[in-house]
Amino acid sequence: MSTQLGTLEELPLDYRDAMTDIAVAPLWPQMRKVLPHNAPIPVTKPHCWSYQAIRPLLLRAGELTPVEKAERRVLFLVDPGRGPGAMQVSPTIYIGLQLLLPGETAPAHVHTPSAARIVVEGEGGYTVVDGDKLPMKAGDLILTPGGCWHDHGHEGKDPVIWLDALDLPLFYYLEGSYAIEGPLQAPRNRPDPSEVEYRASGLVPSRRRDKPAPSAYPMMRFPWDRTEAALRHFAVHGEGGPIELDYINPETGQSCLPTLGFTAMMLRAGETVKPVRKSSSGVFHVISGKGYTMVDGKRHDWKAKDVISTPVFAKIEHHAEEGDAFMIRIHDGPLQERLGYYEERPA
Ligand code: 1HN
Repeated sequence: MSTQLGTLEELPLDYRDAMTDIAVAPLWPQMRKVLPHNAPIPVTKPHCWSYQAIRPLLLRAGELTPVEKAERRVLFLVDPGRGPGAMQVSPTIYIGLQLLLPGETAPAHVHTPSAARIVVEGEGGYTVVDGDKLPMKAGDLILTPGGCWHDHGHEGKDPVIWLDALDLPLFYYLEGSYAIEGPLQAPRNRPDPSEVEYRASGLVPSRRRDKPAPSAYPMMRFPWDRTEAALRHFAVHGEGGPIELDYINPETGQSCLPTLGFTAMMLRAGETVKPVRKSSSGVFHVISGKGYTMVDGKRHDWKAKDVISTPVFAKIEHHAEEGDAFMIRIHDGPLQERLGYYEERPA
């Protein structure tokens, strides 16, 4: 049963003014806006950002603004559904592209939002996370969870660019976003845990009573070469269906960050993939390949390094053209699971 609810205009002006004067408002004219029937109405508008278009502007930022004047030299992606300057691409997800030039460092800080980086181009960059120096190679996923100290540096010859994904819009909405600054960290002189403790999937260091329990974020770096190899094997020997692998915490099997999830995807040449519609919002970062994605009936052509945003419950169809394609999907499914309302509907 659905009835047309009363509007604000139907109410006498003096009554409306009296409400305004005492800082109250009637719910019924806005009831359907805040609680639409059957499915949410997304504010987010799907969009495809061309890396080729962003790259020259980001490199120019390298000439215009020294890193000391920026702390993080970033151009962030703006959701067209929210208008100019909106620092988000979905309700929960912030995406930026960050440039570090050879020899530069980006100072250490710790903050409440969680972040992850996907390396887009350049060699020699690194991030130090709680004392572990993580090399940044193209396609690597590197976590800097909320509460972990992190700084960046660059020992290579050419510019390094990576994609930052944060749950910043959520923390800002919660009025919970802040950072603390500190000195650059002295990295431990050993390879990071992805090379030491978590070298092979299914194997974790033996538990001993006299050793501390693993930290909440035991593995901060997921090297792309292993991810791509795993996807290719899965494509050959898996049971059909989408070729997708979730990045998880190897100690718990849970999502590797509390709010954001990451899924590595392979699309075979010529293949069309129609995922189920999900209550989560998501962003696809193209690692390699070329193709297009239909989002709610609109076509978005993409190639390597582009980013495509998709609103909650979007109807999505991926098409790979000219060879296999690889993507990483960044989404807020883990947050929704934790809030108890994550949902999937047929494609
Ligand atoms: C941040 O800490 C980084 O550490 C990048 O590289 C982008 C955007 C908003 C807030 C914090 C980084 C950020 C950020």
